[in-house]
Amino acid sequence: MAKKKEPVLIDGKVVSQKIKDEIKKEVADLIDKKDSSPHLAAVLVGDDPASQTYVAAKEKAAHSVGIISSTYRYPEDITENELLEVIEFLNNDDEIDGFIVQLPLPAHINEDHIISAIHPSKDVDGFTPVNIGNMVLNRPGYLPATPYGIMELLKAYKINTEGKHCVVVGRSNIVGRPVSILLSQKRNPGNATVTLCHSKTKNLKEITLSADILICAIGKPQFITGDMVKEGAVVIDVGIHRLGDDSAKKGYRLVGDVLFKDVYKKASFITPVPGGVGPMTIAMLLKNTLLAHKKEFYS
Ligand code: BQF
Repeated sequence: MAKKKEPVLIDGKVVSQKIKDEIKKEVADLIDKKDSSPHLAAVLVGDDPASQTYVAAKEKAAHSVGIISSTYRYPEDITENELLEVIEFLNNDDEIDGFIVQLPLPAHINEDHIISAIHPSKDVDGFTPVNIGNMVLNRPGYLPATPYGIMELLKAYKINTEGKHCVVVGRSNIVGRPVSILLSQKRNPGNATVTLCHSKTKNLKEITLSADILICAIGKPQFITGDMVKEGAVVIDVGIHRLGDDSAKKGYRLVGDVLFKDVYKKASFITPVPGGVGPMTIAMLLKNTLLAHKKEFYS
């Protein structure tokens, strides 16, 4: 028997670096033209270690391209009303081009109330109802960074989505739902036939086995196993989980929603974790911040 071809590893570090290089050049040009640097703010509530890591990564990436970043830190017990005042302040601060509220928020705060208070023109995470609505209607706006990053990866690797069966597993407002919408849109990448699966889906394996492109955004470590993937499928792993590992320096290692060592044998293209979708999320946040600074939109 002929040995099966190895899949192409989709390198989110390389693609995100290219996007950051382009942003850096544009920022430098702005400054040459006596414009100011773009300014991104982040709101971080509480001391969740993963959230701290993500915000630190966003600040570092912003600085690396010449975007100013400020992080507003608040204790776990901040009230919803106090946080709404912070949002109001950032909405009205002309120095700040765009801002994000790092999720998840503590359980006593209603995320919907907070997100809905963000002015759409500063919503560089693309989470507000206005930006989600614009995305659904294929109008200019800010796209959520992770779905935006997934589309850019498909573009960078020239993966044809037209007429393909894309199966998205996971229906979160932040990843699964928006990426399912983008993939079905009349544009490129897009024009796919999309099935959105979730925790109540029956015969999940039957559906994932029919996927030409499988987007895994379930939020469960190594949930997608080799037997659920069609030979030659494109597999995009959006999950990021810390698995305890005593042999690792930090005491844990990162895994995705995909059991990589098995799914690898089936896929034609596959994103690793880390180094796949994660770095793209950060790059697209910076892209949205640059657009917001220029008072432009994704279109
Ligand atoms: C990588 C996130 C769950 C819940 C809230 C690079 C990131 C992750 C991985 C990162 C994520 C996940 C972010 C890698 C931001 C992606 O090298 O693989 C970067 O910083 N992310 C977030 O802000 O909030 C989350 C996942």
